[in-house]
Amino acid sequence: MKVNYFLNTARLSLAYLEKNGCHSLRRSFSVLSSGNAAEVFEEKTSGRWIDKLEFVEPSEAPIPTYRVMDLSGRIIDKSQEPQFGPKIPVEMYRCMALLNTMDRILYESQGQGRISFYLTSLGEEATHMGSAAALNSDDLVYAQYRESGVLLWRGYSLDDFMSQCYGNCDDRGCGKQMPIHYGSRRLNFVTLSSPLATQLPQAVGSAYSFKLTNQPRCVIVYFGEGAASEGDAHAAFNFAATLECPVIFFCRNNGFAISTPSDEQYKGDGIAARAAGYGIVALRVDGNDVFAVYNATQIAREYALKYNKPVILEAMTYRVSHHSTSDDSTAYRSAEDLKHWQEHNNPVKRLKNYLLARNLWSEQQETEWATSARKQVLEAFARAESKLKPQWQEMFTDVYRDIPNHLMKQMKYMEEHVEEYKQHYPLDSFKKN
Ligand SMILES: Cc1ncc(C[n+]2csc(CCOP(=O)(O)OP(=O)(O)O)c2C)c(N)n1
Ligand SMILES: [Mg+2]
Repeated sequence: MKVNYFLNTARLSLAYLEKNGCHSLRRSFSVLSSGNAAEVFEEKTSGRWIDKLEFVEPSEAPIPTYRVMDLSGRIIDKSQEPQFGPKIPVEMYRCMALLNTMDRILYESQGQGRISFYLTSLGEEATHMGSAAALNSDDLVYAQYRESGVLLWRGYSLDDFMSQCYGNCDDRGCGKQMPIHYGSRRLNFVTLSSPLATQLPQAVGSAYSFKLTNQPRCVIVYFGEGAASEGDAHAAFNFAATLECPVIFFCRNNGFAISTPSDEQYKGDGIAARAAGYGIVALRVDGNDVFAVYNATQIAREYALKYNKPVILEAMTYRVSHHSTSDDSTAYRSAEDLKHWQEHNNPVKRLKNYLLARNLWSEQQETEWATSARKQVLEAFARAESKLKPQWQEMFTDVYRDIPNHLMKQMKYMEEHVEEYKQHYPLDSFKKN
């Protein structure tokens, strides 16, 4: 399966967006707010009447995809190169490599029976670093589950990741959730939940509250193209448009929803094409080009805050890993497809080539960072594994503000049970009261 890119290096600036799409939206909003029904009807029909029936066909031409660097890491149009100096791209690269190392080690550890579940972000690193670097730290993040790099960029430590995956006593969720369900109030990252797309209307609610309280912050909500098929996605898009909320809908279109390829998930032009139906502006970018993602997120943020309106941003990428440790993708995709993406359109290699060409990185630094990343991950891993599990009663707390009666009864029953059969439980590995 191939995702076809439609190359475009048009100037990406807010002025460009305003010229090419926002005017008409603002005009229709102002008419609607006048409340005159006849005017609204006239505006909606644009005074254009036809006397023959014609189907309105979906547009033949796909929405173009914005790209800054080519597959070898060469900048296509100099004016599009982000002007953030050498520190940020190097940091992005180091962060990508660290994420890859953590992903590989934790994925293997599930196979060894040390944690119960895992999924990696391999192939989608640029969507994480590019978007995270373009946000302010107090912008609120709602994620799906394949966005660990965003958290890593924000300062979630390796110990935080490992403690959550192990569900040990340092896990803020006290082991209540499956591995990879991270969250951090300190880092403005809302805790993940497994049911797909629930984060979308929640994100719109947060954005609405930021608007009502005049906070200069936006919300970014990440989701997969598969999750966009859920009803919650519709509710979120429509509320965001009608209530005019400063939210960036960041879709990672990685080609699959577990084993279902995207060409079996929808027949339209991806997720960006849906934006027009909601009266939302859209951007489609090469999600394997970290600079394209950076520029697009930056402009989406600027637009969302300036107009208090949503943006749908679709990043075209590819899920290189299996869906998760519960999946074997060799059953539904070919080794050649995978090889193509790993070798010819690899976001990490593209950024590395860019850095090498500018002497911002060297093969020696590569070796040193690889060794250091592995050491850091293994040390954090060992620390997490040796920590005690949370006090077991914690499974009943922090779900409801006050523990309801039926759960109190269950807790009491469990206390008696554990007391009676304590020789069968590894109580020494749990924290005591
Ligand atoms: C409501 C709901 N339905 C089904 C699932 C099972 N499920 C988990 S992940 C997934 C695929 C999601 O694909 P996508 O949104 O494209 O994200 P990706 O895994 O590709 O990053 C499905 C169907 C779920 N978690 N929640
Ligand atoms: Mg997907």
